[in-house]
Amino acid sequence: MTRFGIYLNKPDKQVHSASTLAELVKQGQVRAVARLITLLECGEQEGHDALRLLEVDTPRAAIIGVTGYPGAGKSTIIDQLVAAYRRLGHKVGVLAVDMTSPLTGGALLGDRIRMQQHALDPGVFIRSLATRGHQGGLASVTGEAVSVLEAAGYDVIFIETVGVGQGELEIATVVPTVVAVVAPGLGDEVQAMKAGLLEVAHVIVVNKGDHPEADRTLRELKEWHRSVLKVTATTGEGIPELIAAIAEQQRLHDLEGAPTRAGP
Ligand SMILES: Nc1nc2c(ncn2[C@@H]2O[C@H](COP(=O)(O)OP(=O)(O)OP(=O)(O)O)[C@@H](O)[C@H]2O)c(=O)[nH]1
Ligand SMILES: [Mg+2]
Repeated sequence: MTRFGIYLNKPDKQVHSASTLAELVKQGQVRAVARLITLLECGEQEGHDALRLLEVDTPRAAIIGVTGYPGAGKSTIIDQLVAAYRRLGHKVGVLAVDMTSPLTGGALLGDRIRMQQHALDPGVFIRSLATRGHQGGLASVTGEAVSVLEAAGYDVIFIETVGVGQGELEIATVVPTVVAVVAPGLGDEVQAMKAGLLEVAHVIVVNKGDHPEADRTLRELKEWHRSVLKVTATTGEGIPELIAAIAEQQRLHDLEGAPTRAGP
Protein backbone atom coordinates (compact mmCIF):
# COMPACT_ATOMS: atom_id res chain seq x y z
CA MET A 1 0.00 0.00 0.00
CA THR A 2 1.28 3.43 -0.88
CA ARG A 3 1.28 6.35 1.46
CA PHE A 4 -2.08 7.42 0.09
CA GLY A 5 -3.02 3.85 -0.74
CA ILE A 6 -6.28 4.12 1.12
CA TYR A 7 -7.69 5.61 -2.09
CA LEU A 8 -6.56 2.69 -4.23
CA ASN A 9 -9.54 0.65 -3.13
CA LYS A 10 -11.95 3.52 -3.57
CA PRO A 11 -11.56 4.95 -7.07
CA ASP A 12 -14.63 7.18 -6.74
CA LYS A 13 -13.26 8.79 -3.66
CA GLN A 14 -9.92 9.25 -5.36
CA VAL A 15 -11.49 11.04 -8.33
CA HIS A 16 -13.56 13.14 -5.97
CA SER A 17 -10.57 14.10 -3.90
CA ALA A 18 -8.51 14.94 -7.01
CA SER A 19 -11.23 17.26 -8.28
CA THR A 20 -11.64 18.90 -4.88
CA LEU A 21 -7.90 19.41 -4.71
CA ALA A 22 -7.84 20.88 -8.23
CA GLU A 23 -10.67 23.23 -7.32
CA LEU A 24 -8.88 24.47 -4.21
CA VAL A 25 -5.68 24.99 -6.21
CA LYS A 26 -7.60 27.06 -8.77
CA GLN A 27 -8.89 29.18 -5.90
CA GLY A 28 -5.28 29.80 -4.98
CA GLN A 29 -5.39 28.00 -1.63
CA VAL A 30 -1.79 27.68 -0.52
CA ARG A 31 -2.21 24.44 1.41
CA ALA A 32 -3.78 22.76 -1.60
CA VAL A 33 -0.93 23.99 -3.81
CA ALA A 34 1.64 22.57 -1.39
CA ARG A 35 -0.19 19.27 -1.08
CA LEU A 36 -0.57 18.79 -4.82
CA ILE A 37 3.13 19.46 -5.37
CA THR A 38 3.96 16.86 -2.70
CA LEU A 39 1.70 14.30 -4.40
CA LEU A 40 3.47 14.98 -7.70
CA GLU A 41 6.90 14.66 -6.10
CA CYS A 42 5.84 11.29 -4.72
CA GLY A 43 4.51 10.23 -8.10
CA GLU A 44 1.01 9.64 -6.70
CA GLN A 45 -1.84 8.98 -9.10
CA GLU A 46 -4.10 11.40 -7.24
CA GLY A 47 -1.64 14.16 -8.03
CA HIS A 48 -1.67 13.37 -11.74
CA ASP A 49 -5.48 13.22 -11.74
CA ALA A 50 -5.66 16.64 -10.11
CA LEU A 51 -3.05 18.05 -12.48
CA ARG A 52 -5.09 16.98 -15.50
CA LEU A 53 -8.03 18.96 -14.16
CA LEU A 54 -5.93 22.11 -13.94
CA GLU A 55 -5.16 22.62 -17.63
CA VAL A 56 -4.63 26.35 -18.06
CA ASP A 57 -5.98 27.58 -21.41
CA THR A 58 -3.61 30.47 -21.85
CA PRO A 59 -0.66 30.23 -19.49
CA ARG A 60 0.38 33.75 -18.72
CA ALA A 61 2.90 33.42 -15.91
CA ALA A 62 6.41 34.69 -16.45
CA ILE A 63 8.73 31.76 -15.76
CA ILE A 64 12.25 32.72 -14.87
CA GLY A 65 15.05 30.20 -14.34
CA VAL A 66 17.91 31.34 -12.13
CA THR A 67 20.93 29.09 -12.36
CA GLY A 68 24.55 29.20 -11.23
CA TYR A 69 27.18 27.47 -9.15
CA PRO A 70 26.60 27.00 -5.40
CA GLY A 71 27.10 30.23 -3.50
CA ALA A 72 26.98 32.51 -6.57
CA GLY A 73 24.11 34.41 -5.01
CA LYS A 74 21.05 32.99 -6.77
CA SER A 75 18.80 33.01 -3.69
CA THR A 76 19.89 36.51 -2.70
CA ILE A 77 19.07 37.76 -6.20
CA ILE A 78 15.71 35.98 -6.24
CA ASP A 79 14.95 37.49 -2.86
CA GLN A 80 15.49 40.97 -4.30
CA LEU A 81 13.49 40.16 -7.43
CA VAL A 82 10.60 38.76 -5.36
CA ALA A 83 10.46 42.02 -3.40
CA ALA A 84 10.49 44.03 -6.63
CA TYR A 85 7.73 42.01 -8.32
CA ARG A 86 5.66 42.12 -5.14
CA ARG A 87 5.89 45.92 -5.20
CA LEU A 88 4.39 45.71 -8.70
CA GLY A 89 1.51 43.71 -7.22
CA HIS A 90 2.38 40.31 -8.71
CA LYS A 91 1.89 36.97 -6.95
CA VAL A 92 5.25 35.22 -6.94
CA GLY A 93 6.25 31.55 -6.67
CA VAL A 94 9.77 30.25 -6.06
CA LEU A 95 10.81 26.64 -6.71
CA ALA A 96 14.27 25.70 -5.49
CA VAL A 97 15.42 22.59 -7.31
CA ASP A 98 18.41 20.68 -6.04
CA MET A 99 19.52 17.88 -8.30
CA THR A 100 22.72 17.31 -6.42
CA SER A 101 21.14 16.44 -3.07
CA PRO A 102 17.78 14.77 -3.54
CA LEU A 103 17.35 14.44 0.19
CA THR A 104 16.74 17.97 1.35
CA GLY A 105 20.17 19.27 2.25
CA GLY A 106 21.57 22.33 3.93
CA ALA A 107 21.48 24.42 0.79
CA LEU A 108 17.71 24.16 0.49
CA LEU A 109 17.20 24.98 4.11
CA GLY A 110 19.48 27.93 3.53
CA ASP A 111 17.23 29.08 0.68
CA ARG A 112 14.25 29.17 2.95
CA ILE A 113 16.11 31.10 5.60
CA ARG A 114 17.47 33.61 3.11
CA MET A 115 14.02 34.32 1.74
CA GLN A 116 12.41 34.58 5.14
CA GLN A 117 11.48 38.21 4.69
CA HIS A 118 8.72 36.89 2.41
CA ALA A 119 7.61 34.05 4.70
CA LEU A 120 4.60 35.93 6.05
CA ASP A 121 3.56 37.34 2.69
CA PRO A 122 0.56 35.36 1.37
CA GLY A 123 1.46 36.53 -2.14
CA VAL A 124 4.73 34.57 -2.10
CA PHE A 125 5.00 30.78 -2.29
CA ILE A 126 8.45 29.27 -1.70
CA ARG A 127 9.08 25.56 -2.07
CA SER A 128 12.08 23.24 -2.42
CA LEU A 129 11.64 20.40 -4.88
CA ALA A 130 13.00 16.89 -4.78
CA THR A 131 11.83 13.63 -6.26
CA ARG A 132 10.76 10.96 -3.89
CA GLY A 133 8.65 9.29 -6.53
CA HIS A 134 9.62 7.27 -9.52
CA GLN A 135 8.05 8.88 -12.53
CA GLY A 136 9.84 11.27 -14.78
CA GLY A 137 12.55 12.63 -12.51
CA LEU A 138 13.00 16.10 -11.20
CA ALA A 139 12.85 17.92 -14.53
CA SER A 140 9.29 16.73 -15.11
CA VAL A 141 8.22 17.34 -11.51
CA THR A 142 9.49 20.90 -11.89
CA GLY A 143 7.35 21.39 -15.00
CA GLU A 144 4.35 20.00 -13.14
CA ALA A 145 4.93 22.25 -10.14
CA VAL A 146 5.08 25.24 -12.51
CA SER A 147 1.70 24.21 -13.96
CA VAL A 148 0.24 24.00 -10.46
CA LEU A 149 1.49 27.49 -9.59
CA GLU A 150 0.19 28.89 -12.87
CA ALA A 151 -3.24 27.39 -12.22
CA ALA A 152 -3.19 28.88 -8.72
CA GLY A 153 -2.71 32.35 -10.20
CA TYR A 154 0.97 33.02 -9.64
CA ASP A 155 2.11 35.66 -12.13
CA VAL A 156 5.85 35.23 -11.78
CA ILE A 157 7.55 31.89 -11.08
CA PHE A 158 11.25 31.53 -10.30
CA ILE A 159 13.06 28.22 -10.63
CA GLU A 160 16.42 28.14 -8.79
CA THR A 161 18.83 25.42 -9.91
CA VAL A 162 22.55 24.91 -9.50
CA GLY A 163 22.83 24.27 -13.23
CA VAL A 164 25.58 21.71 -13.12
CA GLY A 165 23.80 18.42 -13.65
CA GLN A 166 22.37 17.37 -17.00
CA GLY A 167 18.82 17.36 -15.66
CA GLU A 168 19.18 20.93 -14.49
CA LEU A 169 20.42 22.07 -17.87
CA GLU A 170 17.41 20.29 -19.32
CA ILE A 171 15.10 22.38 -17.15
CA ALA A 172 16.84 25.50 -18.39
CA THR A 173 16.18 24.68 -22.03
CA VAL A 174 12.42 24.67 -21.52
CA VAL A 175 12.28 27.87 -19.48
CA PRO A 176 11.73 30.98 -21.64
CA THR A 177 13.98 33.18 -19.55
CA VAL A 178 17.17 31.80 -18.02
CA VAL A 179 19.33 34.03 -15.85
CA ALA A 180 22.80 32.62 -15.13
CA VAL A 181 24.49 33.98 -12.04
CA VAL A 182 28.29 34.08 -11.97
CA ALA A 183 30.50 35.05 -9.07
CA PRO A 184 33.60 37.10 -9.99
CA GLY A 185 37.09 35.69 -10.08
CA LEU A 186 36.27 32.20 -11.29
CA GLY A 187 39.17 32.17 -13.79
CA ASP A 188 39.30 29.00 -15.86
CA GLU A 189 36.01 27.76 -14.50
CA VAL A 190 34.24 30.33 -16.67
CA GLN A 191 35.42 28.42 -19.75
CA ALA A 192 33.70 25.29 -18.49
CA MET A 193 30.58 27.28 -17.70
CA LYS A 194 30.47 28.61 -21.27
CA ALA A 195 30.01 25.05 -22.46
CA GLY A 196 27.31 24.46 -19.87
CA LEU A 197 25.03 26.78 -18.00
CA LEU A 198 26.17 30.03 -19.63
CA GLU A 199 25.35 28.53 -23.00
CA VAL A 200 21.67 28.19 -22.12
CA ALA A 201 21.45 31.63 -20.49
CA HIS A 202 19.53 34.57 -21.95
CA VAL A 203 20.81 36.99 -19.33
CA ILE A 204 24.11 36.65 -17.46
CA VAL A 205 24.52 38.31 -14.09
CA VAL A 206 27.94 38.93 -12.62
CA ASN A 207 26.93 39.05 -8.98
CA LYS A 208 28.94 40.31 -6.02
CA GLY A 209 29.63 43.57 -7.81
CA ASP A 210 31.39 44.69 -4.65
CA HIS A 211 34.11 42.11 -5.35
CA PRO A 212 37.36 43.54 -6.83
CA GLU A 213 37.31 41.05 -9.75
CA ALA A 214 33.73 41.88 -10.76
CA ASP A 215 34.54 44.39 -13.51
CA ARG A 216 37.06 42.11 -15.13
CA THR A 217 34.62 39.17 -15.20
CA LEU A 218 31.97 41.54 -16.58
CA ARG A 219 34.26 42.68 -19.43
CA GLU A 220 35.22 39.13 -20.33
CA LEU A 221 31.66 37.90 -20.50
CA LYS A 222 30.44 40.96 -22.41
CA GLU A 223 32.74 40.02 -25.26
CA TRP A 224 30.93 36.77 -25.54
CA HIS A 225 27.25 37.36 -24.70
CA ARG A 226 24.99 40.29 -25.52
CA SER A 227 23.16 40.51 -22.22
CA VAL A 228 25.56 40.68 -19.26
CA LEU A 229 25.12 42.88 -16.24
CA LYS A 230 26.64 43.51 -12.86
CA VAL A 231 24.58 43.18 -9.70
CA THR A 232 25.29 43.43 -5.99
CA ALA A 233 22.48 41.32 -4.63
CA THR A 234 23.19 42.15 -1.00
CA THR A 235 22.55 45.88 -1.58
CA GLY A 236 20.15 45.62 -4.51
CA GLU A 237 22.42 47.53 -6.86
CA GLY A 238 21.72 46.56 -10.47
CA ILE A 239 18.39 44.87 -9.68
CA PRO A 240 16.28 47.42 -11.68
CA GLU A 241 18.55 46.83 -14.69
CA LEU A 242 18.16 43.07 -14.24
CA ILE A 243 14.38 43.43 -14.21
CA ALA A 244 14.60 45.45 -17.43
CA ALA A 245 16.81 42.77 -19.04
CA ILE A 246 14.34 40.05 -18.01
CA ALA A 247 11.45 42.08 -19.46
CA GLU A 248 13.39 42.53 -22.71
CA GLN A 249 14.03 38.79 -22.97
CA GLN A 250 10.36 38.08 -22.32
CA ARG A 251 9.42 40.56 -25.04
CA LEU A 252 11.76 38.82 -27.51
CA HIS A 253 10.43 35.45 -26.51
CA ASP A 254 6.84 36.56 -27.05
CA LEU A 255 7.72 38.10 -30.41
CA GLU A 256 9.66 35.18 -31.73
CA GLY A 257 7.94 32.40 -29.88
CA ALA A 258 11.30 30.85 -29.08
CA PRO A 259 14.15 31.57 -26.72
CA THR A 260 16.92 33.68 -28.18
CA ARG A 261 20.49 33.50 -27.09
CA ALA A 262 22.73 35.14 -29.60
CA GLY A 263 26.27 36.44 -29.32
CA PRO A 264 27.19 40.06 -28.54
N1 LIG B 1 29.69 40.34 -0.99
C1 LIG B 1 28.58 39.86 -1.52
N2 LIG B 1 28.07 38.70 -1.04
C2 LIG B 1 26.95 38.24 -1.60
C3 LIG B 1 26.28 38.92 -2.66
N3 LIG B 1 25.21 38.20 -3.01
C4 LIG B 1 25.17 37.11 -2.22
N4 LIG B 1 26.22 37.13 -1.37
C5 LIG B 1 26.53 36.14 -0.32
O1 LIG B 1 26.92 34.92 -0.92
C6 LIG B 1 26.47 33.82 -0.14
C7 LIG B 1 25.69 32.86 -1.00
O2 LIG B 1 24.52 33.49 -1.45
P1 LIG B 1 23.23 32.67 -1.88
O3 LIG B 1 22.23 33.66 -2.39
O4 LIG B 1 22.82 31.73 -0.85
O5 LIG B 1 23.82 31.83 -3.10
P2 LIG B 1 23.13 30.64 -3.90
O6 LIG B 1 23.67 30.75 -5.28
O7 LIG B 1 21.66 30.67 -3.76
O8 LIG B 1 23.73 29.37 -3.18
P3 LIG B 1 23.20 27.84 -3.19
O9 LIG B 1 21.70 27.86 -3.07
O10 LIG B 1 23.87 27.23 -2.03
O11 LIG B 1 23.64 27.25 -4.49
C8 LIG B 1 25.66 34.39 1.00
O12 LIG B 1 26.47 34.47 2.13
C9 LIG B 1 25.31 35.79 0.51
O13 LIG B 1 25.11 36.70 1.55
C10 LIG B 1 26.84 40.15 -3.12
O14 LIG B 1 26.35 40.82 -4.03
N5 LIG B 1 28.00 40.57 -2.51
MG1 LIG C 1 20.32 29.20 -3.12
